[in-house]
Amino acid sequence: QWDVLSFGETMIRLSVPVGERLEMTSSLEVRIGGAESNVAVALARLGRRAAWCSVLPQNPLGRRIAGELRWHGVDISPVHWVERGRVGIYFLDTGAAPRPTQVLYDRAGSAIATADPDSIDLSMVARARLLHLTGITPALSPACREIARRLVERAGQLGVPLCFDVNYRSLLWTPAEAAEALAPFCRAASVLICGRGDASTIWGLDGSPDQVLAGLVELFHAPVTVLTLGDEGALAQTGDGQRFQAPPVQATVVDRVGAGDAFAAGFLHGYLDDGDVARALRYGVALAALKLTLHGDLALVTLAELEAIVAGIPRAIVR
Ligand code: KDG
Repeated sequence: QWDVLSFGETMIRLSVPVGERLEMTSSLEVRIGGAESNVAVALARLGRRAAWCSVLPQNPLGRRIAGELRWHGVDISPVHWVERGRVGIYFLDTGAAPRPTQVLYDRAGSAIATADPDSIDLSMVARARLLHLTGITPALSPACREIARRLVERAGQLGVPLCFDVNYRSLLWTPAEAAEALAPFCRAASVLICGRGDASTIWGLDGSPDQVLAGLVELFHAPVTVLTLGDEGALAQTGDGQRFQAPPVQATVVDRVGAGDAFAAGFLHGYLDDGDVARALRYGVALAALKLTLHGDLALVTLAELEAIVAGIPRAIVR
């Protein structure tokens, strides 16, 4: 049995050295990144049984992704391999304050985006305690949206809870498209995670964090709704109306990409055993802060390092 099964696209990440521009750089750093596999890697490193499903081509880039995930302890046996097809790539034009990092995708027509939904074996969902998906997958193609829909449907039939991280990506679709496509996923989620910016962009939810969280609860009625506030920590509300809050953890920012995924992984790690939302929030903010200190998408930290940070966070405030 797996603690968490995730499904999504992982890409080759090519980043420009700090102080260079993509237009002119003579070197690119090669790593891998994908929101759902970032969560799986973080969880595997914390000792959780994490599995990842995707579609990968039988070529060196597909093997690079598979090999690296396997190396971190992720079970990639659910991956569907195809003879032909491509791996998506994303370039990071690395920023430095006040210049933000810019992303350039070269992912259209990737193996997962062009997959036949019938090629994904839905029976794997029965092996998971929890299914983790993000709002990136439904944005990739009609096929990916259909696979995600089927996975959620099967999870519902089996009573496997869904954790859904909204993860709006403006380079992939418009807020109106996302609002329409993501609604069924948000409604099916047992744990709904949304960033403050995404709540504003997609659903026009503005105002204080309390008001935005109330808006999400009213829209989707998830048993657990989590609002992430970036440098201000995170808030959550459970189905019985209880509210929880975790303060931020100060971090020296080296690379922001993947911090949201680290939050999701930390949250799930803290949540999985007994559904303690207060504890989950503390693990979420702690792992997100640790990720900020690291180059690359992945939260390569040990459980002991995470526990040490969590121990310094005051218990999440309950209201
Ligand atoms: O959360 C990090 C992701 O944005 C990054 O890994 C790339 O998966 C990615 C995406 O689709 O943007």
